Formats: sequence, structure tokens, C-alpha cells
Amino acid sequence: MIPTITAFERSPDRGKGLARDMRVRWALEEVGQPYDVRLVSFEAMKQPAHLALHPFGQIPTYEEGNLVLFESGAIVLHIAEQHAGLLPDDANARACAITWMFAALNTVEPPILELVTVRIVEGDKPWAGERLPLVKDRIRHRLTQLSACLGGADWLDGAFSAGDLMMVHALLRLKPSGMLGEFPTLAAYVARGEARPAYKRAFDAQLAVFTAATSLEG
Ligand code: GTB
Repeated sequence: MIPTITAFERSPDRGKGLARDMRVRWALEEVGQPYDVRLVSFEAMKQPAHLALHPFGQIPTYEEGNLVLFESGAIVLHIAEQHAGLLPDDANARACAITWMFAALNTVEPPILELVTVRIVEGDKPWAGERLPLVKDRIRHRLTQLSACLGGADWLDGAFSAGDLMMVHALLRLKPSGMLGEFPTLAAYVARGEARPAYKRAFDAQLAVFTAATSLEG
């Protein structure tokens, strides 16, 4: 059965792969599972039809027969459990790879999201200038630890896994800030992720949505 995912009709990043449907597209490409995409506008996301799929009115969602999922981490885990290629067969190694998925979502990504908040959402507040360096230091602390953990390895724990997929995508959100450049080990790790053929196919597919929308306007 071909699953259907939802993605932004008009992504604020102009199709640069930062929205979270990218993780789902990437996972589906890694395992070779074709998929359909339903594009949703910001208005449609808040309407009952979409809220029935996603209680918080966001993308991505994942529909496969009677199954409806939301939360990019849960969707990627489901894909990884249904197909070979994103999680090791050995039970302990599998648990370790899933641990890295949670580390990406719960430990590394939150301070990165704070940077987006302080820059964009709170940028006009009088205290934003004081808060920014604090947030950046929290990110640096996490990236220093992550960088040490990765060391000279290509991936976090053996072969590329869903844990790397989530981690690379969380780190990609830092690209516009230039902060990744302070951590050459992590910059190279992210570049390895971006160089994967499955990543490129997923990136091109979501970029094509933006390109098609803008050429229709032109
Ligand atoms: N925890 C959820 C998950 O992982 O699936 C979070 C989902 C989420 O934040 N969805 C965002 C959304 O639907 C899109 S990805 N926002 C609309 C809303 O809440 O009304 C976050 C995102 C948006 C835009 C960019 N960008 O343009 O750079 C990057 C990431």
C-alpha cells in the first residue's frame, strides 16, 4: 500500500528541506518505499479535516490504509520498523539506534529550536539580544558533546540508521545560522547525510513543490 504524507503547500524555507516532512520523505527514500504527497496550506492545516489526522494542526502526517500517524519521529520509526535498512536486526543494536532518534528529538533539537524562536518569534523583544548568546551557548554545549561522541566515525553507532537520519536533519536546521561551521566534525557528518542518494531524492522532491508553485505565479 502506498502511504500518503502531508507537506507544506508553500514552505517558508522555500523548499530547502528544513520542514519536517523532509525526514519522512528521506526515510521513505532510504527504504525504497514509494509515497504520495498531499500538500496543505497553513489555513487547511487548522481545519477539521486535517485536525482529524493531526491534533496539533501541523505537518507531516502519514496515512497508510487505516493507520494515521503524526510526529515525524513516530513516522520515521514506523517506516524503519516496517522495512529493512534503517534499523539493525540485532535487538540491542536496534535499541541503540532508536536511542539516537530520541537523542536527536529530545536532547539536541530543543536548543536548536530555541535559536529559531529567539531570532524569529522573539526577535523584536527588548531582551532578545541578551537571550541570544545564552541560547547559542546551550547549543554549543550540546554540539561539543555530540561531536566528541561521533569522533572520527562516519555515523553515530555503526552503520547509518534512523538515528543518524533524525540527527542530521535536526542539525540541518542550524545551517542558516552558520554555527555548524564551528564544529567541523558535525559539519562533515551533516554533509555525509546530505550526500546520500536517498537524501538527494527527498530534497529534490520537496524543492520541486516550491519551484512548481513559484513558476505557476510567474
Ligand atoms: N514535533 C512535530 C514533528 O516532529 O512532526 C513538529 C511538527 C512541526 O513543527 N510542523 C511544522 C508545522 O506544521 C512544520 S515543520 N508548522 C505549522 C504550524 O504549526 O502551524 C517546522 C518547520 C517549519 C518551517 C521551517 N522552515 O521554513 O525553515 C522549518 C521547520
